[in-house]
Amino acid sequence: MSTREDLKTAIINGKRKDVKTIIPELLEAGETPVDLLEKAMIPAMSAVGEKFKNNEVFVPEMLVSARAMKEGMKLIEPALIEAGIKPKHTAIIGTVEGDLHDIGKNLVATMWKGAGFEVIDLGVNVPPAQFVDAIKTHQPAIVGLSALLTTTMPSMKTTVAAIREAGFDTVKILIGGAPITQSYADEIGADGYAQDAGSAVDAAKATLGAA
Ligand code: B1M
Repeated sequence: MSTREDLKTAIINGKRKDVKTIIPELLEAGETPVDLLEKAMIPAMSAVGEKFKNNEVFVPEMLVSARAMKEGMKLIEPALIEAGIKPKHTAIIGTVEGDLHDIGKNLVATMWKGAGFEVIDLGVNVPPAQFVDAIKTHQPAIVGLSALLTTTMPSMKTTVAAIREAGFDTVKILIGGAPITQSYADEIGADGYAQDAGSAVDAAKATLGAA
């Protein structure tokens, strides 16, 4: 019988096939998708980040871990959004220009879907003009920006400025990602900040004044 620790190890080692067999086994045994995410999968990615920082693994290894993580997310996403209800709000989300990290952004998108939002995901490396065009097209209530690199944080500032300069004063902008803080959100004029995917739901609702 597999354990959460086995799942964590499989993601760290980029063993996609193992991830695909372990997750259904654990769900079948009564584990919740949220626990798998928070107690095995996210900690696995943190461990990979630590190893990368200490030069124990390099970009290719980080990539195979990320692929294993994504494989796992595909399996738990249906369960995470199961409680979903009819969309009340439209949200646009993307990782800002220059940044290719999308695991955290995808998780936020999943949680928003689960909270009943219709989510339009623009993907990664999204230039400010693409956010502006998407807002024109979809008229969302909220826009989510994700950044994982200190070097791409300025893209968030440029994106917020571009959205406001295009005249979208009422659309709420929520930002997040490992290097992001509330004070950075305040500094660049974002309406809200969330530290993780779970709090991104509360933060979005608070920003929209919804219960
Ligand atoms: Co990258 N990388 N990476 N990487 N990578 C980090 C971010 C890093 C911290 C690793 C390290 O040094 N310890 C470091 C950044 C250092 C810094 O800027 N301070 C780093 C680096 C340096 C790089 C490259 C520059 C490496 C190189 O090429 N030399 C390069 C940059 C490429 C680019 O983007 N232009 C690079 C590349 C990559 C891969 C492509 C190999 C791969 C990404 C694959 C993918 O995403 N498809 C990768 C990975 C996997 C990581 C780590 C290991 C894991 C990231 C992750 O998925 N975490 C990461 C180390 C780490 O984070 N500990 C690292 C799990 C995920 C669930 O968490 O994304 O933080 P996270 O999302 C959280 C919250 O941040 C929050 O909620 C999420 C869920 O709780 N959140 C939001 C995120 N977005 C939000 C939006 C919101 C609200 C909350 O509202 C809208």
